Amino acid sequence: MKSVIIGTAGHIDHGKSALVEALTGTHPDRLVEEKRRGITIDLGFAFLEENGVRFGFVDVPGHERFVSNMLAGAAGIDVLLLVIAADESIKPQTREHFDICRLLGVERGVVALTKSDLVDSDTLELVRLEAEEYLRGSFLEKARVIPVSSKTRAGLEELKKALHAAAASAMVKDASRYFRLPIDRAFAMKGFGSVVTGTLVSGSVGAGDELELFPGGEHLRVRGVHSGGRAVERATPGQRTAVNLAGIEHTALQRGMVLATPGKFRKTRRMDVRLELLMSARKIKQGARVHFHAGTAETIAEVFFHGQRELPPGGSAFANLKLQDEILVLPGDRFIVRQFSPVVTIGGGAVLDPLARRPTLRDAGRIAFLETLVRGNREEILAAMTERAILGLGDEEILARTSWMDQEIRDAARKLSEAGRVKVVSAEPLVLVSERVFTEVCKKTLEKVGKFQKDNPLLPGIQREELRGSLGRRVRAETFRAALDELVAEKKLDAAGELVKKAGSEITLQPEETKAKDQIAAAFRSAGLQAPSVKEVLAKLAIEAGRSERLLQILLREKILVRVSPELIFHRDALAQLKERLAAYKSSKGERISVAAFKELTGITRKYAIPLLEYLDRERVTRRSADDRVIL
Ligand SMILES: Nc1nc2c(ncn2[C@@H]2O[C@H](COP(=O)(O)OP(=O)(O)OP(=O)(O)O)[C@@H](O)[C@H]2O)c(=O)[nH]1
Ligand SMILES: [Mg+2]
Repeated sequence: MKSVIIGTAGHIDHGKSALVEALTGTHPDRLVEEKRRGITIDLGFAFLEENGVRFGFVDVPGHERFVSNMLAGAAGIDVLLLVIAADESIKPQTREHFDICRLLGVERGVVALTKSDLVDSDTLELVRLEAEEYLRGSFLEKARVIPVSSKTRAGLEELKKALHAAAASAMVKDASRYFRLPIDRAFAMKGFGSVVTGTLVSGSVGAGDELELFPGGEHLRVRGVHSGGRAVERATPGQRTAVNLAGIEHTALQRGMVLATPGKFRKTRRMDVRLELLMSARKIKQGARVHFHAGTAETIAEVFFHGQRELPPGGSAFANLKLQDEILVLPGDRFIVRQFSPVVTIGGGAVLDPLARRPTLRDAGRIAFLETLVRGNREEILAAMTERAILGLGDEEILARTSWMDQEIRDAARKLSEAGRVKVVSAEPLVLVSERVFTEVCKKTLEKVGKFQKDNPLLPGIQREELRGSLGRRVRAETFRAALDELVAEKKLDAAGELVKKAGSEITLQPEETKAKDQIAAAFRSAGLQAPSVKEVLAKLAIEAGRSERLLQILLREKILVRVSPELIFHRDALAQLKERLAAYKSSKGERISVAAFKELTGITRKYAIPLLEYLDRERVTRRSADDRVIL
């Protein structure tokens, strides 16, 4: 069954609530004060199920002081029921409400000329002409204009037919997208606990779901869901929905908050928008403060225009809005702005980037980026977003800034990557960088490795972490890894273990270095187990300390020399001979050998014997057993 939200709009006392009652049997006013004063103050709701359509009615107050309540109800309506009293015709809030619905992007509706019983047919015709004249060129230009009377019930059947026709043309919203419910009421129900209501704008909700409350961030569990006045398993978009929540007091919930799929979205205080100013408004200057309404939320915004200093009546521009309070909005969400004082509706628009940065003079590409967002092509948007993200773009950020589903993000990323426009530097989690940035990182990486090897000809390569650090903080780990992989695949670099070097590069020694290296090796070999002091060996060489130290490192890396303890180095031949002598000892004298016997066998002092034995233990040549060693 199709669910459609009908929203009333119109001047005070024009018969909106009476009409809702005449259509549904429910009078939407529920507050004592409303009954006493005979006016609507806050939103009222009623339902009608007929011919396969579930109509949810949102009845709004016409009084100019309660426009902010009207705004909370107008967000989320599918079909506008514009009410014009036949005895009064178009009045200020007829215009204001209509402007609001137009700015909110409502696309269809029906006009009811109410109180038709109070006027003669000439007057009725005149009001009809006035209404048609007023609506010319708007989304209601072709709408039915139907005289009705809630008192005599004249025209009601025709009005219902028109509502059905409008409902039939209303788009069916996709229940498989992320869930979002802007809250318009919160209260406690005896025996149930906290309940919130709202018009379900996206996704679906059912008992057992976990939801996130914005802007607070609390994760809450759904106890039960009502829709259209009865318990349902799941509520779907386009339905008035009541959600019974566990784990929160109703006093912690209020209009303007939003329930959404948990862990996906981010609240915001700064957004880039397309802002449109009504003809009837005064121009807005840079930095002006306005009342801001989106969904059921209301706060104050400071307006900063991109690329211009002010906005004339009837104009539209890209603007950055800085909000006084954090709220949840997503791209495409409509909003309304009202003059700071006196408070009247002056314009509205659509959110383009809900997580915009503060405007800066250097950010020359922002307007082009916003134009791309307006055009709405997913791949172009993702390409532009990646281009602007010097650090790269993760899938969580893409989702929070677009509300695209995972598959949509991956499809767009794949196409862009195939076209060579972005580089997928990590598939899981998805991280993108622009091809330009990636090429730059590869180039810089190659340069850094080259420079390092030039500056350090005796080192085999640069440590990965040192290389990454030398590229600066703007290169994230995934990008660095992908760049290394690419350079290795292109056979430009070797990156085995922790060392990165130019592919195939070998250390080339100067003749005097080769000579010095041989001298070091010879000194250690001839010393046998009477290991010489490293300092003394190096001091005898004809080259300076830094280079001789590197040569020693090379010998250690080549395993010609072996470091047994921090200050003790042996030639590998000496150690090989020692192992042979131990093997001979084992076959002639048995597997146990004391430290004293070891000293005697090798002719070395205790100072050297202990570290050497510990080395042999580590090498599994010997094993410690009480005070002795067992030769293995
Ligand atoms: N004669 C006649 N009176 C009507 C008709 N519809 C509404 N009224 C009366 O007009 C008055 C205002 O009606 P409401 O339905 O409360 O008007 P409203 O537009 O909801 O007013 P607000 O919500 O305060 O903006 C009430 O006294 C109704 O009885 C009608 O079709 N014929
Ligand atoms: Mg009313």
